Amino acid sequence: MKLSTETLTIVAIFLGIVAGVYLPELMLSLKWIGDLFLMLLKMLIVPLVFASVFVAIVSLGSGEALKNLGLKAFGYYFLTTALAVTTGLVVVNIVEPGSAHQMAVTAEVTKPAEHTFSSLLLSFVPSNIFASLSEGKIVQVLLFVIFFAIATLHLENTKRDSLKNFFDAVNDAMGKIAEWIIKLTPLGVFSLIGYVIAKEGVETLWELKSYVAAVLVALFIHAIIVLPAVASFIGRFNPLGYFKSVREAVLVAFSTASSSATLPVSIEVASTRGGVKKESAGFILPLGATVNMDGTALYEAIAVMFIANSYGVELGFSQQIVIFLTATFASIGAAGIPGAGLVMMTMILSAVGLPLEAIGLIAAVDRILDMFRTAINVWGDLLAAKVLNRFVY
Ligand code: DAS
Repeated sequence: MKLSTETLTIVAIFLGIVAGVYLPELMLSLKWIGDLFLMLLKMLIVPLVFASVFVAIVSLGSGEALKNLGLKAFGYYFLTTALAVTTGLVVVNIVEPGSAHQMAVTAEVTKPAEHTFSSLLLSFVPSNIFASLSEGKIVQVLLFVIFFAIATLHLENTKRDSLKNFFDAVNDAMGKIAEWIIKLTPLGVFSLIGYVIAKEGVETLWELKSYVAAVLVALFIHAIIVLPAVASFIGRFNPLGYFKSVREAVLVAFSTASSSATLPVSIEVASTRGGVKKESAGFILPLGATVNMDGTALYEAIAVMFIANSYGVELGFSQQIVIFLTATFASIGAAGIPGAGLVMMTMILSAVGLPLEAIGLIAAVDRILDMFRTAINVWGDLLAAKVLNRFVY
């Protein structure tokens, strides 16, 4: 009986967890397999994002259609992210993790640089596109490609079609490579998960159990109830059936804790198995992987409230509104790489006057929680592509 890659991947996740707990030395020595898998995925990100976004926008046929789809996308992203943060705040106000002033494990965390609105905005703009491409700065590549594709729409037809055909061919070739890499997923996932469990240990999860529980419960509510309800209501499709066709990408997101690294898999499964048109998969997924992070936004809200509770600081309604807004913005600014959510915490902590060093309270369990929130980020992006597929003609 031939087991599908997805089934093997699910088995690999469980075996990785068991091996991480009982054979930590072995799993630490097998880290290179997971690193190889991650590098192969990362190898694909820039050319695939460049080609898929370019083709998606040019295929829309007009700047008007792009503006239409873009506005719908941002409207949908804001709705689901706002719901995610709300769910996080409701759960954290019920569970109240840290309010017993439990002394949590503090890990040494260097004080990350503070983010301000202007610094974040300027970081989106490529001053040298070749540097952005070589350094894999997805947001900068995305911005350039959007400009490049819109400019192409203004070219006369023969030139426009020659560029479109070229990048269409590049897109298909990258998709073929993605298919090959996806076959390595079980091996890569086994190594990645086993290493994280071996390195981080599961005992710290128990010491911060109320905080970890609040994050996981809120993520679960958002992923299983809120997101599918909103998506199927707007997009008119069965979310469970869709999940079954795209779950490979969610599993890769969980294992890699990187939305960007998962992007080649997301685009591949959404367009080949999820019934999502190339214009939607190719534009909405890269855009979503960059600016739509429901899991991160939800986690940021809970983490800040946990830190406030642990420091005995009471955050009233108005300050929770500040958390709502900064968590939403932080999730837009967070990069699709491991730990991005923790780095963006500095913006929210300073917004509510909490010490940045408090990040040390939650750093010990961040990598494991990152796996869960990244899986929700990617699940949210996949649903967004399916919902907006309805509006791509
Ligand atoms: N790991 C980030 C991602 O790739 C999410 C986060 O750090 O919050 O989506």
